Amino acid sequence: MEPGKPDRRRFLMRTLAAGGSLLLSGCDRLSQTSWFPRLLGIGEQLNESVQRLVTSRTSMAQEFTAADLSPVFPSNGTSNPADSHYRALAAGGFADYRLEVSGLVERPAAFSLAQLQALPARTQITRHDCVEGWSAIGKWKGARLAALLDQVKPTVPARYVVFHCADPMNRAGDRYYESIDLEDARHPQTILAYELNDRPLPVENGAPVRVRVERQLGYKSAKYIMRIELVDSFGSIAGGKGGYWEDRGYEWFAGI
Ligand SMILES: Nc1nc2c(c(=O)[nH]1)N[C@H]1C(S)=C(S)[C@@H](COP(=O)(O)O)O[C@H]1N2
Ligand SMILES: [Mo]
Repeated sequence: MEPGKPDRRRFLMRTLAAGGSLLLSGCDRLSQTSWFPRLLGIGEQLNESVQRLVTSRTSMAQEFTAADLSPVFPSNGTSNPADSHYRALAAGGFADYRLEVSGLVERPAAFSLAQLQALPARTQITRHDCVEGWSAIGKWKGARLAALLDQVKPTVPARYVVFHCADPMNRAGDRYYESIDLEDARHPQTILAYELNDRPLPVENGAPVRVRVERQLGYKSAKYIMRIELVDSFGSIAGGKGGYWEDRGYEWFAGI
């Protein structure tokens, strides 16, 4: 064990015993309330360590049944990317869409929608929790990101998966992007979703492909994914914090 680790652990346990014991008592119920996500703003290091103490990172997010589905799955953030290339792809039913996979991989590739749909898939009914204070339950089907990674073969230095999106977020033209580590990328519930509630993913929810990162808050689940990049650090990408909202103060690790 590294020197200093027991101290840090004691500190974490004290933190949990103080206010954080709420985290242990009813994560599920609490995460449906709008104030709960604000508790997560206690620093990324601490948040991630607490998460590791409370639940293993290989544990599964809760899954629901068809009876639990929200009548309408809302759209939040971008609902139709203001980008001419994206609009042209959408007008063509995404027949010309290609998901580029580049960076620290042995075999860079470009996947059509049909090729993504041919990868090993997973269907899951999960709850999406937005930091703005709403939740919704939807049924997602998509390619397992682990299966795509097996095809492109990340090289040894690769640590993070970056999702580059089609939608410009401001007048400067900064586009939405997000990132997760390889552990989350290979998690069985991490999928490149192309269906919502048994229908092709609507444009409002990220067509043709959006990621689902079920054990983290909604903003990690990037919509309109155009390119996936494997990197050893995200320090040189955009604002350097690993995501569009992270560059503006959100936590990179948004475990729920
Ligand atoms: N490309 C892109 N991805 C995005 C967003 C966005 O604006 N652009 N918004 C995020 C936020 S804050 C949430 S809550 C969810 C919303 O997904 P939905 O539109 O399917 O409800 O997408 C996330 N992924
Ligand atoms: Mo959100």
